[in-house]
Amino acid sequence: MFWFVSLPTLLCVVTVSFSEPTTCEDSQKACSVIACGIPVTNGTPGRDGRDGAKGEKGEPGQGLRGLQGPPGKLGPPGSRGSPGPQGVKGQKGDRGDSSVTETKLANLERELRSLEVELDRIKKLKALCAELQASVATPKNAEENKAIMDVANDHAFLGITDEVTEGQFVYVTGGRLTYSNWKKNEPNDFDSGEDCVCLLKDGLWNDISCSSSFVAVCEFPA
Ligand code: FUC
Ligand code: CA
Ligand code: CA
Repeated sequence: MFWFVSLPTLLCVVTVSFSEPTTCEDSQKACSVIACGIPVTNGTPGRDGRDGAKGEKGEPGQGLRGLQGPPGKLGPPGSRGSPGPQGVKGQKGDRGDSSVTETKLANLERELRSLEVELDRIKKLKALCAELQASVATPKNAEENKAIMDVANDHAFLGITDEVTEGQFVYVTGGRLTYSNWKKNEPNDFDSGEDCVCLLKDGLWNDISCSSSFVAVCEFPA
């Protein structure tokens, strides 16, 4: 307080108890000092104040967008999927090896042709003798057998066959044999089959293939 009062240039704003305000120089004792200061010229501007609070985020800028970057690395493999639906039924496969079947068929066909030839020959013999009002000779005893043998003077067909049932010889005129004169080990249905009967020169019988060529002796009813 006292330091301010000693300076002559000190100016103070006061309030006084009088009805009119005045300066301190005029009525120092009656004034109450409110504020004092030294009259000086303006100083240099003070330092900048502290930063204000952060403003709100601005609008996006209008600049050009950069180029798209390269693709990222390959990701890890995914887990195994569930099984797919059942496929459609495949086409029928090729036939298996048919060589065995074909061979069997060829053999059967050959056999059938052979039988057809045999049957044809028997029928022709019967037809031949039938034309003569006779049948192929069928010896019913040793005497008849000898008579046929003498007439033929060679191998000759007899009217006897087992073409219907193998091994069961019958007369072509019908009926089972009542007499036979088979050679030893005959009949043997040799090779691919023998269903006709031949009278040998010695009067013995042999079953032969009906495809064989022999004379036939026809017998006429007496
Ligand atoms: C015998 C006979 C056959 C044929 C053959 C060559 O086996 O039984 O019929 O004559 O020989
Ligand atoms: Ca036979
Ligand atoms: Ca024979």
